[in-house]
Parts: sequence; C-alpha cells; structure tokens
Amino acid sequence: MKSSLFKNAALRGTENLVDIYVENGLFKQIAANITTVPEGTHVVDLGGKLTIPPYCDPHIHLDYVFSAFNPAAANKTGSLFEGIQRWSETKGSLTVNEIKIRAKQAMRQEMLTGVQHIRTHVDVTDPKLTALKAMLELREEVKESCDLQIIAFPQEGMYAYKGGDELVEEALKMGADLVGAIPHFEFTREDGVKSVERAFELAVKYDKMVDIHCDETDDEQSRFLEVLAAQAYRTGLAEKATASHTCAMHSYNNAYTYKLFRLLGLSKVNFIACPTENIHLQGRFDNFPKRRGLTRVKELHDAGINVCFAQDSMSDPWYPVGNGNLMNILDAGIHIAQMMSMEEIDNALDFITINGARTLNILDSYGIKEGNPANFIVLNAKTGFEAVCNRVSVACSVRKGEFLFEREPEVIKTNNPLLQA
Ligand code: 17E
Ligand code: FE2
Repeated sequence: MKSSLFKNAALRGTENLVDIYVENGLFKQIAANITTVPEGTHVVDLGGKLTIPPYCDPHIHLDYVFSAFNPAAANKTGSLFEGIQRWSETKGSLTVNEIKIRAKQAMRQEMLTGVQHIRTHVDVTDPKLTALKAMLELREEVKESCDLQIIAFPQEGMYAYKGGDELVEEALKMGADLVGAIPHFEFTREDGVKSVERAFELAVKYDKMVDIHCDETDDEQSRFLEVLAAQAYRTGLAEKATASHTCAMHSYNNAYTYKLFRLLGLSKVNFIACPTENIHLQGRFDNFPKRRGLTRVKELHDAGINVCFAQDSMSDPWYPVGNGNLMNILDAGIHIAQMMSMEEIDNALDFITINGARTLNILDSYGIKEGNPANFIVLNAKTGFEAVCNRVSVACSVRKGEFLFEREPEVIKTNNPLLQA
C-alpha cells in the first residue's frame, strides 16, 4: 500500500489549515492535524499554501499548436475567418507523428502550470482524419498524467465542407468523445441551424457530449446559441452540452438577451469563454468604438449559468502568443469581463478549476474530497486573492497522490537593501 500525508494545506473557503492523507491514489482523510498514519507514509509539509483541484483547460486546439511559424499561415487581418482560410491552405502536409510532437509540447507547457484536465478540438474536415488518429493515440499514451477529451470538430464546416457531417460521424465511431460544429461558418443560416441539430442527433445516437464553436463573430444576427440551447433542453443533453466562444452575445440587444437568458437557464448548457483569443480576433471589422467581443461572462455567471475560461490557441493562425498558462487566461478574463470586486477576485479561480470541471462533466471525481482521486495543485499564495493579484506560479502538481512535478522557489540575488526581504 502506498500512502502520503500532505500537512498544512490551505483549502479555499476554510479558515484553518488541514492535513490531507492519501492512500492508493485516493483522498482517504482530510482533517486538522492528522497524527496517526501507517508506518512508511511519506510526509510532505505544504507550509500553509493554497491547495486547490488542478486547473482545467476545457477548450484548446492541440492539432493547431505551434503551426503559426509557417510564413504561409500568417494571419494579416487578425480575424477568425482569415485564420480558418490560412489553416485550410497550410494543413495539408500534417502527419500523425508531427502532430503528436507539437501537441505533447503544448500539454507539457499546460501541465507545468497546473493543468491536469484538457478538452481538445480536433479538425475532422480532412478525409484522412490524420489529426484525429494522432489525438486518439495521445489520449491513451498520456492518460496516467493528464485527462484528454477529444471533440470531432469540423473546422471548415459540417456542410460548407463536402462530407463534413460524415467525417464527424466517422470520428465519433473511431472514439472521439464529443461532437463539434461551427454554425456561424456554414454558408447559410439554415445550414448553420441544420449543423447544430445534426450535432445533437449524433450525440444522442452515439452517447457523446456536445461542444460547439457557436457565434464566434461580431454579427449580432448570429443566433445559433438559441438553437443549441433549445436542442440541449429538448434532447435532455442539458449540462452535457457546451457553447464555446458565443462572441455575438456581446453584440445582442438587451431585450433579446433577456429573453435568451431564460432559455439558457432552462437548458443548463455550459459556457466557455476564451478571453485572450477573442479580445484579439473580435472587433476586427469595427472602427471606433471597437467592441471587445467577449461573451457576457459576468452576466451569465451572475444569472447562475456555468462559465469557465480556456486557452484555445498556442501559436496558431488565430492567435500567436498562447503559452498554456491558465493563470494568464484568468488574469485577462477578469479584466475584460470587468469582474474585479474583491469578492469576484477571491472567487476567480473557479473559472479555471471547478467551473471548467463542471463543463468537462467530471464533477463526480473532481475536487479535494475523501474518496476522490488525489489530484491537486499547490499555489505560491495563501489565499485566492493573493494568487490572482500576484499571478502566482504553481509550486507542485499532484496526481493520484504522486508528484507530477515540484517547482523550486525562485531565487533572487541582490545586495540592494530595498530589494532584500
Ligand atoms: N478555430 C476556430 O474556429 N476558432 C478559434 N478561435 C480557433 C480555431 C483558435
Ligand atoms: Fe476554438
């Protein structure tokens, strides 16, 4: 039997430090000052640092990462649609091995900042389904270290790309976990509606979840979210459905949005906002004033609807400077969404932890709770506020009771009296 005792952890929402006893990879006991543990138990002092469940990145495109360094992939307008065009023109030469090497580098970067749960879109508008094959292999290879969910995502359209719907179905048969779609990219509004309906039909048929790139545009007439939510409500998929991006909601009029929110609440769908990508991609056809294009994060959250943040891109034709650090995403997100009351800052870590886990539909095994897999991270801070204010790094990441990594404290050399602590 393998056992460890992590002493002096500061859990969010509790006053006093606790000890965490782990046996065979599971949280066995969480209590103040645990003194009786079996002989041979490995003891670690967490020193009163904030101890939270691992970060989740519920939306990234691992098949695209680091593809921005090809000069032919350069996106001159900085718009979503040019990103799709540049990707389409340059994606032809991918191989399974090459995709896996890039995806693994991205996962490594994310995991070293505290991520243990990732959901990736995979472009299936490719008759060879090369990226899907790479990602299916990767999901299996990495599963002890990181959970990976795969979305069959038709980047060039379920109908705008010939046979796109069939490729999505094929990908589900091959083992993708979720159905994707991109209704705002289809040729007509009707095709967009049809693609959302088809996504739900396939999800029901193959018992999968749904996560749709929905209304990633500043066009206030892009209203596929209502179709998605109505489908989630009627099919009963509910919280197994997710709306990603929903940028057009930024531009909807308030009367329509008020009506929409009732349906969103009923539907139980989750929302993923990608603050850094969408502040970069949206507003590109505006003069001044220039819209931000981030969905209504604060308003959704205040209405009790689940919203989380995600990275989306790491150096791809859409966004050049993603680095996989969820703390950076959170920082940008609360600024752009104007969620900066003391209470909002205190609770901000929810956007990259529990809210992400809810979206990933993993709440039955997520969190620092007796009986759950002993997965957690320790931040170089004592409180949520301090963590966010100082954009702190992760001191260690523990998976099933074992360290994935430990980070040595930063060392500063100085003779300057002002700079000496
Ligand atoms: N593809 C897409 O449709 N939207 C995005 N934001 C990215 C890829 C990164
Ligand atoms: Fe995306």
